[in-house]
Amino acid sequence: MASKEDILNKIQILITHHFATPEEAYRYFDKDSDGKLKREEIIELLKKAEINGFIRGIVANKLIEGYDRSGDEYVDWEEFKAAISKIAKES
Ligand SMILES: [Ca+2]
Repeated sequence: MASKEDILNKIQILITHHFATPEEAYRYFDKDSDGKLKREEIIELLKKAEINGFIRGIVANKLIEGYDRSGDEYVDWEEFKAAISKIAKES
């Protein structure tokens, strides 16, 4: 299984290489434009970040658990920004 660092690194590469800003990445993955990333949208992000299909579901759960501070099982913009800055700091 890929380490947490590998996964965070892949997400950071995806965002920095394919999007001008984290805002742009967020808007891209928020497919239904409700201003939140739900589990399926996070899985799509992980797919684009080339996270192995077998662990995508687990990783999505961990991201929601780890970054959904409001506890609504969605990652909103504030939570996404916090996650990205945490990723940037850890890498
Ligand atoms: Ca959404």
